[in-house]
Amino acid sequence: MKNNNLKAILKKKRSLIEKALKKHILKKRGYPPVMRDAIKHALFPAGKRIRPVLTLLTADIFGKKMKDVLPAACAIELMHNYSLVHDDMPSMDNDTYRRGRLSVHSRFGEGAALLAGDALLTEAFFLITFGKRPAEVARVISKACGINGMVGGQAADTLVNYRGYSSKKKKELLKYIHLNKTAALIEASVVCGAIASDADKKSLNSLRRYGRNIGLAFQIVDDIFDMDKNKLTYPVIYGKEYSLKYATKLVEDAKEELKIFGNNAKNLSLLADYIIERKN
Ligand code: GRG
Repeated sequence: MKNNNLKAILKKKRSLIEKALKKHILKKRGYPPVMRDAIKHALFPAGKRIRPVLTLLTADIFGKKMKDVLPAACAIELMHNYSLVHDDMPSMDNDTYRRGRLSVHSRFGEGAALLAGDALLTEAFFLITFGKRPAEVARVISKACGINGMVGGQAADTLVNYRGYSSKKKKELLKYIHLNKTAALIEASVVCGAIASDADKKSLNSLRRYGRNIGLAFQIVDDIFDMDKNKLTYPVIYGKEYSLKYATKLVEDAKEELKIFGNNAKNLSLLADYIIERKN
């Protein structure tokens, strides 16, 4: 990471998230140890924690206390991890490895992975109730993850046979997949930070557009890392060079949306750059 400033910010925010996740999820008792082990394996050691960091950095714009937004931030990370656990399963992507080690079903079996994903999803909504403006936060997260969001995007990605599609229809499907499978939850991460911070409507709308743009850029960059010729991706349809240019433009547009917040949004601006510059 080029920017030491961002490195320090990420470290601080991630440490808050790790503590809160441990407190709310791992300290629960009275359920089968195999489930605890599977859930722990899904959540720790951490991934990049980009989504909850976005929620916390958004709250920083409004000078809000972290305890008001941490429940929403952690809930979003739980939803993200549930989607990864289920996505790795044999009936989906069938991945043996995740984050450099065995995926949850490879380590604990399919039943445990299915239940661990279900538990993460459900505990996310339990956690939301401890934060600010829980009903609105729950509405945003459930929409972003439901049929008009992540699940819809995943269904379009894995269940639709696009082979006979025209080039125009393929491009439309590709955009639909990316906006729903990936960008929706990233956008929700920012929007929930704003809602839990009592942001006004204008701020909320700017932040929503920021989140959507970096969300789309995030998936395009991910597709460039993982050039899968058999999948409908930006580099496959548009080529690598154009895809990178497009992702860069999306990040620039996202940063424009932050101008109304001046220096208060400088960390969100750095995070937008990180989306393009990251190495994994
Ligand atoms: C509902 C089963 C189900 C799936 C939803 C999100 C999703 C669809 C599947 C996950 C697989 C995937 C490739 C999603 C695209 C989003 C993406 C790039 C996920 C990886 O996110 P990172 O890089 O992961 O933030 P870390 O490991 O850092 O947390």
